[in-house]
Amino acid sequence: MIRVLTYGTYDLFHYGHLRILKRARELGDYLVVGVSTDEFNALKNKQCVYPYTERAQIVEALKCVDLVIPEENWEQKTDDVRRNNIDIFVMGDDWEGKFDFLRDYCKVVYLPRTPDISSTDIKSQIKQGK
Ligand code: C2G
Repeated sequence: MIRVLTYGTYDLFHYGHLRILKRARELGDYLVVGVSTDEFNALKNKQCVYPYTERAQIVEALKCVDLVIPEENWEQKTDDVRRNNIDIFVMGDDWEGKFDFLRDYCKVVYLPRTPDISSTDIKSQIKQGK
């Protein structure tokens, strides 16, 4: 069984989020997703619309997701990879190179981001009443 791991905030869940999770799952047989907690988002200076519990439940409800874990800090990835026996770590290529240190423990894959969609853009479009 090939086990895959990825992380994200997944606020205002959108098509770009769905595509990365589906492509990550297609690389293996089991997908673990670390969803950023509200406290960790504060560290990432990310203001979320939805609280962690709701963001985590939305991700957990997806057919392509097998397990959701809380992402509480930048340092937990190596432990998460080992504890979950991860074979492949996946992130969108806006993170290209940032997690290459995990290559000591698993394969690291950066997948192309879905263009022209982001939680930030969605928020500003709503604000402008588009
Ligand atoms: N993503 C994507 N296409 C988009 C938007 C996002 O492929 N149009 C991908 C990102 O590259 C990331 C995932 O979706 O792999 C989640 O994106 P965010 O929710 O914005 O997560 P982020 O704030 O990047 O947090 O430790 C890693 C961080 O938790 C990642």
